[in-house]
Amino acid sequence: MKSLLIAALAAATLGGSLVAVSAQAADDIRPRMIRFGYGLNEDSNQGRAAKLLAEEVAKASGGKLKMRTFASASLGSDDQMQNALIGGAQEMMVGSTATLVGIAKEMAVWDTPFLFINEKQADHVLDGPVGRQVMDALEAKGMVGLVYWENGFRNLTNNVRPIEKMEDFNGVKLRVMPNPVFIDTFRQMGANAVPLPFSELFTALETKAVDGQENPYNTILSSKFYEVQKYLSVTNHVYSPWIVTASKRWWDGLSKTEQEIIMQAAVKARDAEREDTRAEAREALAAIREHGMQINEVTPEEVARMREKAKPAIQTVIDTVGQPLFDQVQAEIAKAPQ
Ligand code: TK8
Repeated sequence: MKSLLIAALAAATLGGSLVAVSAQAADDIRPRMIRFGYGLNEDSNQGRAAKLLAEEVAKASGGKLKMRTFASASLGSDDQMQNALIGGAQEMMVGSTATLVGIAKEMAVWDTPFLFINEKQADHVLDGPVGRQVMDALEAKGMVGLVYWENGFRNLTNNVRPIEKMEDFNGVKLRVMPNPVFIDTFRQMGANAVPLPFSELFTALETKAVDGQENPYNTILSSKFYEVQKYLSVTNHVYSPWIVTASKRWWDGLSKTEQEIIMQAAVKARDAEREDTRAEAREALAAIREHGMQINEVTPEEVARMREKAKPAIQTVIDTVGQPLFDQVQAEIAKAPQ
């Protein structure tokens, strides 16, 4: 009886303070325009998540925080947008962690070839303390990391030949993300690795400036790479996260309430994005095949050879991020649900 009374009192107090907080919170939200840029098109998993994020931010702020989304690198490549965030000329973006390595070297840990073997591991590590620690390395550089979204496991496409074994990489001019670990990984494999921003990729494939590229199924489909690529070889050689970031200069000027609204919306969009991306990835191979691409699965034996060959690239990661961070990530992976 007594504990019931206490519970009721606690609820009443809590209710009262909640009302007070939300009344105060309303004053704490100022009308603002948030420019949110990204590299893929509106019809991609990235585009759908950006749209949801903008809707959630508008809803939670009573329409005061207006997020305008800019697809297809119309505000610039990942690199250019990052610099705009740092300078305060743009508020927010989403892009690959791999394109942030020049700004925060710790990000290179996610580029370790064959780091995660499934999405559960990725979610566990990225959403846990190490994921946060790596994000926080951005702050000293003028950016704030909010959450990781899923880009996904990466696979190869090219126009020269199906990649069935390592030797098939020989002479293939392969676009990679502008990032030392990716360049190193594919040079180890024997490919001619050419770093290029994503915004230039379709044209580079179309004009045959490069023979191939690597990205998750979702992107191969949404960016219509099947129009300019013949072969898709399934390797799942690395899991690529996207990261939602904000300009620190701008973020620090927001009220706590505004920051919380945006953060919560980014988390909601993350959960929906991962679900959407995984559902799309399950259907994507069939769709890609229908668009005429020839698909081959690289055998486990050949993948094992590639892993072996990629070892020097793993050393590059360790040299870049330091052994302690690399080990912490490994320890977190070991704790991931099976
Ligand atoms: C989008 C890129 C893309 C990435 C790449 O801006 O560059 O290949 O996979 O998602 O960040």
